[in-house]
Amino acid sequence: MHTLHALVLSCTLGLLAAGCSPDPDAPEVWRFAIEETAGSVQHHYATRFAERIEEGTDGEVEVKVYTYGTLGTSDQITELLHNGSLQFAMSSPGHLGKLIPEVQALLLHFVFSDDDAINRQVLSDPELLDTFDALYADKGLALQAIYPEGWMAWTTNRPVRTPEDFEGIKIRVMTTPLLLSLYEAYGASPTPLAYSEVYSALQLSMIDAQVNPVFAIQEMSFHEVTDFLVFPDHALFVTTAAAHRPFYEGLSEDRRALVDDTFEALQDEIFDHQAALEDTRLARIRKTRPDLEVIRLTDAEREAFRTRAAPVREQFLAMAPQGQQVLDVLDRTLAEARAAHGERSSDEAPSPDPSEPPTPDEVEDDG
Ligand code: 6CS
Repeated sequence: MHTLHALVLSCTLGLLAAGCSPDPDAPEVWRFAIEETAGSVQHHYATRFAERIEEGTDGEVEVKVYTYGTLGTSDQITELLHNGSLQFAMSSPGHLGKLIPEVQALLLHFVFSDDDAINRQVLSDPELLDTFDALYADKGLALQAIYPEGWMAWTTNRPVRTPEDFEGIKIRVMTTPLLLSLYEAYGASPTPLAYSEVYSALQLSMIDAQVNPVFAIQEMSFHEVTDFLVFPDHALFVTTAAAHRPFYEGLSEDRRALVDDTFEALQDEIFDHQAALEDTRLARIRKTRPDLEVIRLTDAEREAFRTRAAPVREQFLAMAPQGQQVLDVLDRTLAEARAAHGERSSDEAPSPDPSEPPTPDEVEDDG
């Protein structure tokens, strides 16, 4: 886990820490790197974290937020967090899964509910957090939060409504192996790339498609280099916030309580923030690309993808030594949250009685 890049950046960050704080009254600096640009969901999160920490420590701590591109790719940020050059970072399972394969459970398709309240309860569940945290601990990281950034949408150069439509489509995915398995199961040709390389790969037609939440599509201008925006509602983009474990464990009791309280307080806020972006950022996309065709898959169309995605659970288990344990907790927390909110899982849904006339919803869904 030691690349030249990490070594150079660690030295730079170390020199900055030593050289820029000659004043004994200068605030202690905590570095927080994100995998996205200014204005993103992660940026909102890290900025609010900084405000709360600086206020909570009466300015004794300054939190410096490093946006995407300043310190490198997601993998390089994780490396800097691991070696202690950073105190905090966002680590998305779509990249982190190479280091902690179990975290790929959060990438499986057709797992989360259409009901935001259910997902909110699941992703904030203490047992789920503890289960993942034990795996983060093995890599010197401390998991602080799991939260969503919106539903994933496909941008494509051809309409995609069925797995057959994916044939011959090169779709960029994040860099973990499970994402390759999922898109291969759909019949596509998945290509892993760093986030920073996606726009030019689309522009140069090296790839035909990519998948990301709407705010990211707008922010990274992927809508400029695509013809179709497809909403399959198959997966939430879920990310995690993590700390360098020795730093976190070495904090005074008061400071650690402040950090814990801050992450807890931000959980609700970030859920609301990211949900609101779904509409506002789609409106911006439509304004700049009124010709872009937006496709929303019907339930019947989603079913074909769900069927293809189901066996990939087995591939996940083959990749992740403690995958079963993680899935058990995830399934249990989902079942509890569904029960608490009165929702049946799709596996439990009774087949419609053919003698009953369809409801208006069913007519529309089958459209
Ligand atoms: O696609 C990616 O690689 C990135 N997408 C988002 C929305 N955040 C970070 C991640 O690295």
